[in-house]
Amino acid sequence: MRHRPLVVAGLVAALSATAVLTATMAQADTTPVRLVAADPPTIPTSAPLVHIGDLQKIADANGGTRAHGRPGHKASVEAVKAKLDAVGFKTQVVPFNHAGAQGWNLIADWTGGDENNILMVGAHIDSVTAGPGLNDNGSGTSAILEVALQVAKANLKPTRHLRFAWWGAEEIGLIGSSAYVRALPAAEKSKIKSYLNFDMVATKKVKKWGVYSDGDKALAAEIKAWYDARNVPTVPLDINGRSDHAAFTRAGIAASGVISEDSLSNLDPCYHKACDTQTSLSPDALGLATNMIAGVMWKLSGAKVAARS
Ligand code: DPN
Ligand code: ZN
Repeated sequence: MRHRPLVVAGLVAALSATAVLTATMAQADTTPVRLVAADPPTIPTSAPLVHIGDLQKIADANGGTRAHGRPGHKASVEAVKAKLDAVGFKTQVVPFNHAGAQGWNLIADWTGGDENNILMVGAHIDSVTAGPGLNDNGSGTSAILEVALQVAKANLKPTRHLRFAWWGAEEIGLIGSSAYVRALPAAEKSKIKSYLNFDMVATKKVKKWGVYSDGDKALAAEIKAWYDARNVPTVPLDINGRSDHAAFTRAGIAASGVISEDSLSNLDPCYHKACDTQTSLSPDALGLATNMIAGVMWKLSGAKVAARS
């Protein structure tokens, strides 16, 4: 007797749970599910700025530079690698020798996606010896690092395989990116279908964003479309192969990139100088560039999510 009310209550609860479940299932059955492009995250400006602060500290602790052959280069690579490892990227530090010193490229792969259709994004991580290189190129380094962390945060399931690269020794002749492309077996090279390059993306008082591509038009059009949709002015800029996309273009890989300059004759006043510090760059430009990279990558990655219409 004492148990009966409980049994009855249990039966009623089970029956109503079944009713709710049945109703939910019936609703789910009639609501069409479509796959739509995953929305890119809105990244606060403060996020890439954290990485800028860390790179500034590395320069300060290493004689004011993060150049090839100096300890600040190695420390920069280690700091970026640690952040990527912590969120599950597969990272590789690939050494090369140049001008009597060892340098490193850092390559990070996001597991998943079609490995025969790779979307690659890169930025050089070294500075010139004259300064800490926070716009050139702590900015590109930090922007793509933050986008990589956002890929992990979203647990993005891209259709294409995503690979990120931080190049060494760009400033003394595009050495790291050239070494990487040269060392790729032909079969691996042909899997990389697009390469996006970000070198100097936080110049103060940027007027128009320079969009470059040494041949490919489709990637540059994607980048331009992102800015156009936000009424941010751009200009097609020929940077004469002066950054790490050049090796990819030479290898026949579609490549494009962005610089926060509208001409090469009037660059950031701290370009390649000791004053290229965290205070001489524009946090807003850096934030915009980071969101642009995320927007373009999310779209080109083909990542989809289920949506009900
Ligand atoms: N790292 C700079 C350089 O190679 O001089 C970035 C830059 C690229 C500057 C293209 C101007 C033009
Ligand atoms: Zn640069």
